[in-house]
Amino acid sequence: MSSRLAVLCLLLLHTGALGFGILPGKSLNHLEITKKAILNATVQVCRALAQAEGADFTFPSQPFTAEGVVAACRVPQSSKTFRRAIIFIMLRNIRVDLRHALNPSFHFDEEMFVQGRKIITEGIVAVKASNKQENYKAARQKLGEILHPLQDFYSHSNWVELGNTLPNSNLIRSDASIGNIADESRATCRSCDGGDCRNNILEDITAEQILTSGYFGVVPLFSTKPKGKCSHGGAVDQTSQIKPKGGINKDTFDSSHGHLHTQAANVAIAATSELLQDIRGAAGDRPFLQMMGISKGSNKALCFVIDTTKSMSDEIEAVRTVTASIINSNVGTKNEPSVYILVPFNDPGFGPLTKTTDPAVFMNAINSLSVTGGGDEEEMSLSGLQLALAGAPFNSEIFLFTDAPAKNKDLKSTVIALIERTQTVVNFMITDSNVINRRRRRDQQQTRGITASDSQLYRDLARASGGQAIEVTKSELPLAVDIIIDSTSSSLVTLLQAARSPGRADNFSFVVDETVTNLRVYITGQSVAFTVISPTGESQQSSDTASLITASQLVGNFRTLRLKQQVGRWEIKMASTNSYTLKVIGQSPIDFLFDFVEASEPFTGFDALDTRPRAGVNGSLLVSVTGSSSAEVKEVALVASSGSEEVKGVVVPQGSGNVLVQVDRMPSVEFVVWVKGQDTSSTSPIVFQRQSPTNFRASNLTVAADSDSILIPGTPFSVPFTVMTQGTGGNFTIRATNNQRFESTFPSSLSLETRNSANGTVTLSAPLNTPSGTDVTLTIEAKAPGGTDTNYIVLRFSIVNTVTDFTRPVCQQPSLRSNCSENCSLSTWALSVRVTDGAEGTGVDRVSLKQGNGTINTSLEAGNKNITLVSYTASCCSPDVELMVVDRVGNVGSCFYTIREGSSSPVSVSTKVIQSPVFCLSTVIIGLHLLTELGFK
Ligand SMILES: *[C@@H]1O[C@H](CO)[C@@H](O)[C@H](O)[C@H]1NC(C)=O
Ligand SMILES: *[C@@H]1O[C@H](CO)[C@@H](O)[C@H](O)[C@H]1NC(C)=O
Ligand SMILES: *[C@@H]1O[C@H](CO)[C@@H](O)[C@H](O)[C@H]1NC(C)=O
Ligand SMILES: *[C@@H]1O[C@H](CO)[C@@H](O)[C@H](O)[C@H]1NC(C)=O
Ligand SMILES: *[C@@H]1O[C@H](CO)[C@@H](O)[C@H](O)[C@H]1NC(C)=O
Ligand SMILES: *[C@@H]1O[C@H](CO)[C@@H](O)[C@H](O)[C@H]1NC(C)=O
Ligand SMILES: [Ca+2]
Ligand SMILES: [Ca+2]
Repeated sequence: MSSRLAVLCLLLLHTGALGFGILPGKSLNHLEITKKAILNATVQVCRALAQAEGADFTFPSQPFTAEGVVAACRVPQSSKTFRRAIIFIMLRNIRVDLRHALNPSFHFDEEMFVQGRKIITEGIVAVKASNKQENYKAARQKLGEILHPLQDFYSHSNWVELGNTLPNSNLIRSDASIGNIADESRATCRSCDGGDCRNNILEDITAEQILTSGYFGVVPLFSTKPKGKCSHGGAVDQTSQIKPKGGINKDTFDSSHGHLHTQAANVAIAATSELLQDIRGAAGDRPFLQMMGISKGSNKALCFVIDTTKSMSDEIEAVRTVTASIINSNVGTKNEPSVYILVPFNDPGFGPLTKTTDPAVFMNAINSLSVTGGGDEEEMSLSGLQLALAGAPFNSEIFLFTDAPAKNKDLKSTVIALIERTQTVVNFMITDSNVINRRRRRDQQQTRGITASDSQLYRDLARASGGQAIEVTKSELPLAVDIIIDSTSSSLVTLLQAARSPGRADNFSFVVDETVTNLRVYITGQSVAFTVISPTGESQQSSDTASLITASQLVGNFRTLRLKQQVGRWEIKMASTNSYTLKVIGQSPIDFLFDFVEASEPFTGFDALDTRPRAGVNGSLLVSVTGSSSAEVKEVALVASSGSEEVKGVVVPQGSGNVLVQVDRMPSVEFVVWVKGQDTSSTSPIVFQRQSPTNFRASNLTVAADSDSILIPGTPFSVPFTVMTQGTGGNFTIRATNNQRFESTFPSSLSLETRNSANGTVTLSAPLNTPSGTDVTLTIEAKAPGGTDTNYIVLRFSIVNTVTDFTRPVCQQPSLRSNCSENCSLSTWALSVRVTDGAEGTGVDRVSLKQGNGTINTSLEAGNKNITLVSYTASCCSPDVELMVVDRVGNVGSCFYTIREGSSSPVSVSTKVIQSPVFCLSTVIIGLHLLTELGFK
């Protein structure tokens, strides 16, 4: 909870007003609170799923780690995506301190209880809507944003001082009272007794259970507060110098109420768990895990972008065949794709994006592709690719099939922006390009096809993403699609990725560690000669057909080598003057992930960049090793993509396997991120090397934008942005594009003076009928005069329609029937109940079992679609049942029934509504005897 103070302190340091000692790292901050709650919630979900499937579940050892949790969930291949989800949520949480430092509503300061709760409950609606549309990235983004105020409530208000040990459940629902909030005129604090603030809250406030929170201001002489109010406290808070002096925050052990820090942090963890449980209830268990980056199978997307113009039938047939083969051979295995994405493009049409977890739906979508039209030679390939990049999960691999040049070439920079920000690999499967035609069909009159300069665009995009631009004939394509099958393997890692254009002879080496299997080398280029040398010194040339390389296949310009398993340093000597790309991949549980961040040193706050980092100056990356709790990052370097020039970083451990890497100077040329680490889990330590497939660029321009992340259909939505240059001024070209084709306006250029900035605004309008949970990716680009330097910002927004239903569905008229005997396993009991969302509600969306292992059936009441009839039958050995009832906007209620005997008296009944700390709307406990006496049939 201390990073906000850190930021404010920085502000003050910058203005030279104050110094502030950094505290020992024993206190719990937002990062740890969030992480603990996510790990706990995820374990609970995995356990519930295991129980539902009748499988064993073993809790991971304490303290939980991301690796321990995915192992317990039996999806170790989700380690990287789970960690990425946690880090992303944490970074969005921290961003609230950086972006809204002085807005009291985001921190529950200044008695902004109603405003703070509004931020939380509106955010919950957005998270639920995004999950419903399977837009998990948007859900994570909003989740991080609302966890911050939720957690701050427990540090900044007097909730803990009032004696509460459980969360305030009404902070996550808008239809109940937050509590008794102090009037603005009501005094709440007295001055602290010297440095001791333990007893500064007025006794009548505590006695009457009145809620208050501290005032906060950082500007000396200009910070005020109403008479008698508490302050936040601490050296930077100027209001704490005004009577009543001192403060009440519990941010750290050293805070004014630091003696309550642990209690406050623990309630904040419980409150975070409670919010996660509510979101889980609305989403369902599997979608909740997907939001957290966890899924069965390979945890990767199978993603195709396909040209459907007239000449493409052969290619589509090849896609059908390979898809069927991937699905048939991988269903139920750890290589099964976790999500399938298809984007067709034509001319002028493209899209829509089909995203499904059901292989049958995907196969059906591919089978329904038909080829038509296309008009002129060029097609809308980059528009199709833009949709796929915006819709695919982080770190995906996309395959684009076409036999035509791109029509909308000006989207190149947008596509590169999306590739860089999502670290996606894009492979192009280009059929019958003229390069090949000239070679093979010199005698035929070929009017259609791609010239060398046209396919250069595809090559550039492939290279930027670390993918391949494979150029083959239509008849060769079925041989080239093996790369797609390779890409579906789980736990693929990149050991080396390089390109030389123009081509030149060069020597490359890569280290294979003990954990790497299935080593493959991909080389693209025309007539590329090379020599491969193994760690033991055996060598083989491209022309050989010897045994060192167990398999080598050449199709068109694409060569695949399957290397035999050998640990150590391999070498590849390339001898070619034609341009080429080289990539070495393998399978290994150990990988890494990273974000470019802006670090606010010397404090532990960082903000992930949605832009290119600044060129030529220092910069930072947040790097994590994934797949092993005992692996550590030892070295990180930024290596020029086209040479060997490198910038090494200083590695500063941050705990939990994360390190902050600081480099003196971000390269001005394109670069890749290279990591070396060590895993000490086995007796002989394993040294490993990995590389990012994505190529990155830094920029002398900065683009910044800040806006709400929720867009209401039918209402114009403004995104103010600022472009700044470190170089010479001039006329900068601006472009804003979004993946939903929403109407937008923006200035086409901004005039900047040297080393100066200018402001602009993008206005987006979503049509009125846009469904809630739709997600919009907006890219704002700025290009320096001459077009040599470009930067951008990639922003994600969620569409949320105004919600008026805040009430949970309820269970009515429960009826229990039981003939339980002494031996419970010989008898069963049954429950029937009517579930309704009320006349004003959005309707019952889902009824599921939260507790109880009987059989549940649901149906709609005849003639009344507003009533869902639920019948439940269970063994008498399973006497309890808890139903979870969810409406269409994700309000979650629960109903509990039991046939346990409360006492031996013939009639025992207690019917009460319990406001349980988690989510319990109508908890009805009905004594068995009463029911049998009343003669339920
Ligand atoms: C973990 O989650 C369970 C179920 O939601 C909850 O009861 C428990 O309090 C949580 N534990 C912590 C430490 O948050
Ligand atoms: C590659 O290595 C060979 C020796 O095996 C050497 O002769 C050659 O100069 C090296 N090439 C480059 C570009 O370093
Ligand atoms: C660069 O260095 C300066 C001075 O040491 C520091 O204040 C700043 O935070 C650093 N920037 C990044 C991005 O790390
Ligand atoms: C940034 O500016 C410097 C100095 O003008 C220049 O050398 C460098 O190439 C520029 N970087 C980019 C990415 O344009
Ligand atoms: C800037 O360039 C755009 C086109 O790129 C042009 O329309 C505009 O007039 C130019 N503005 C100035 C101030 O030169
Ligand atoms: C841009 O907007 C910010 C506030 O959003 C303002 O502080 C700044 O002065 C503006 N810059 C210019 C050049 O107008
Ligand atoms: Ca066309
Ligand atoms: Ca409702």
